[in-house]
Amino acid sequence: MAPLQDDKGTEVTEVSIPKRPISTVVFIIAMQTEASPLVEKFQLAQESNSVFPNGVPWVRYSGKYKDLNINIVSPGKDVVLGVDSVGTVSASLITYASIQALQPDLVINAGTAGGFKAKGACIGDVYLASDVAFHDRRIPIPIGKLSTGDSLDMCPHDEKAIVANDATVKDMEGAAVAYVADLLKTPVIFLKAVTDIVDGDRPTPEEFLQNLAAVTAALDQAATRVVDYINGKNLSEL
Ligand code: FMC
Repeated sequence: MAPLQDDKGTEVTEVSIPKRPISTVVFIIAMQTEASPLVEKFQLAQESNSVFPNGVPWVRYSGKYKDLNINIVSPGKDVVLGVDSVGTVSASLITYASIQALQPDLVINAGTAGGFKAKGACIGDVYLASDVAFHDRRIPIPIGKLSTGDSLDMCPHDEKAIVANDATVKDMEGAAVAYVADLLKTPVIFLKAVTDIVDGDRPTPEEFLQNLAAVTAALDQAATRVVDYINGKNLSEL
């Protein structure tokens, strides 16, 4: 059979979409505060027999919800600093390890994000991102509506790149999860709840911490709606 080609004649890899209902879902969630309400909502239990290498702080919760095997994977606490291991490095590693070990039909990266009021974002809004891109790699890239980098703050250089990305939301994991899911040909959805207004007047850390708990509740509701929606559907129906 001749290889598949896109409209520019470049060869593309065929991704086979299973013709059966989605069965295994992996949520990649950076912070414990974001993960806990969903762990309770889906009544998941922490796995004691880790599918991950010995000694890593990565945490997996799993269980059955409706017809789905749901896993929530978090990077856990940094062994030296004791804080959540947010950012792209841990996000790539746990996405890679989870896809290898669990072979999910679908990955969902759920978390909080900063939102741009210039794009209409408000605190508590939850976005299903249509595109993702890194903003702190000095390489011209196509537009991404979710822009990812390893800093919570925004220096003027990053601001330029984020605006060039036409981003509505800004986080610290999305594009890393996208990169690995794409490498391993696994479909992925991005669900991002706005904790702070990046182009507003308030200091980001203060606004982020103040809104984290309440906005996590909005994220929790949106994630449940997504899971209820995908339950019983084939990937081709999404
Ligand atoms: N910029 C970057 N990341 C975030 C953000 C912002 N304005 N608000 N919330 C976040 C997300 C990141 O993805 C991290 O997981 C965490 O919250 C902040 O450390």
